[in-house]
Amino acid sequence: MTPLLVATTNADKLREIRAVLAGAAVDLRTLEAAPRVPEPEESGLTFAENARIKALYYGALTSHLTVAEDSGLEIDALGGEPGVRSARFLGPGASYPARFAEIQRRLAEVPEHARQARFVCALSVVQDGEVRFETTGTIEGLIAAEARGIGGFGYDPIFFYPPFGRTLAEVSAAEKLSVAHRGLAFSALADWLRGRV
Ligand code: ITT
Repeated sequence: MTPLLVATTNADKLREIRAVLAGAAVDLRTLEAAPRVPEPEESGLTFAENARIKALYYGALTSHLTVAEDSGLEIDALGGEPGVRSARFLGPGASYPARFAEIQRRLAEVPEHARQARFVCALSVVQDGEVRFETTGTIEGLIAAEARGIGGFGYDPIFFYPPFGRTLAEVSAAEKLSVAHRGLAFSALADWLRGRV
């Protein structure tokens, strides 16, 4: 089976990626099996740029096909914030309840129907210093009036998905993956991998 290095330091992402790629004919490797290096600076202005920066950086550590992704939450009424800064919003150590409170404060004057938001996941696949495949998955929803649910991770408790009538933290892991950004992007990667073998 083709080795595939999944280059993420985020255990929640890794859990979801493992689930989506479970049926793919790849021997999934993690950064634990690669030389230890500091995290690269995510200096891109877009998710796609940052995904490529990470894939090229970690891809240089081994000869394996390497995938990295950059993801986050865009809130229209906040001009797309927190966007590529989702992991660093209010500082890298800020708690999610504190981040939710700040988002609600900034949206205080915004009516419910105008609270559109989306999760985006851009992934980039690299080998031998060359980009081999790139794709982006998105899911459209609304910022909920209050955090609800204990599933998922990150901003899931405030992301209301109208077709389910629930937040992404109130649905099962499989339900989330079937409709959400990371599930869609990595399903496209699984299709691409199938086409290669
Ligand atoms: P790597 O760069 O090592 O992969 P990271 O956590 O630094 O890990 P990002 O820079 O891509 O990753 O930041 C992603 C952030 O976006 C993540 O920490 C969450 O705050 C948010 N996010 C991404 N996907 C999410 C999801 O499915 N549900 C909730 N929040 C999510």
